[in-house]
Amino acid sequence: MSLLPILRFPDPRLKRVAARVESIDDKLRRLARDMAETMYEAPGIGLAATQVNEHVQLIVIDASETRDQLLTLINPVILEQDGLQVCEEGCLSVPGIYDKVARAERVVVAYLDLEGAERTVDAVGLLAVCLQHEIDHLQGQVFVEHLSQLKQQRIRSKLAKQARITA
Ligand code: K2U
Ligand code: ZN
Repeated sequence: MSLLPILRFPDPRLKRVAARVESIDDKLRRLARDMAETMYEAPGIGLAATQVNEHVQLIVIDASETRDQLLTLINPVILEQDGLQVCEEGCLSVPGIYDKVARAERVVVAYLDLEGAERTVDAVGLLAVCLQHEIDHLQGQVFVEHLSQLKQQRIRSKLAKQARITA
């Protein structure tokens, strides 16, 4: 297994829309394993293939306290969403930036698991937030793009300054 490099906002590759998975093969299973390892090591509670520059509809999530309930979702689709919650979000592609984002309180997501079986997950709270956050990534959207233009400009300036310092 390998740790994968994570793209950093505002890398334009984070705006690419991921393609549907047509075949669940060893290459995809290897990618899913490497994404899970990368997520646990970051540490994070979710990771989308887009973030590791693999533009396929694949996400891994583990929002459990015990960090032993890995969800691997292929071709995820939100079937239902209701309610509203505002949650402080971060992103492994936008290190050091946290802000509140309004999202649905509950989502029902249909997806394929690694065996190709059709499944659904009915989620509320942090898991619902994470599912929406990761599905956004597959559509080329980073959470900061839900914020005001002024906040986005300030974030871009801060990240550009960080990049100059660490270059
Ligand atoms: O970058 C990512 O996509 C992983 C995200 C997933 C996430 C963001 C906001 C809210 C829930 C999940 C995070 O970086 S994982 C780190 C984290 C953990 C708990 C709460 C917020 C952020
Ligand atoms: Zn993210």
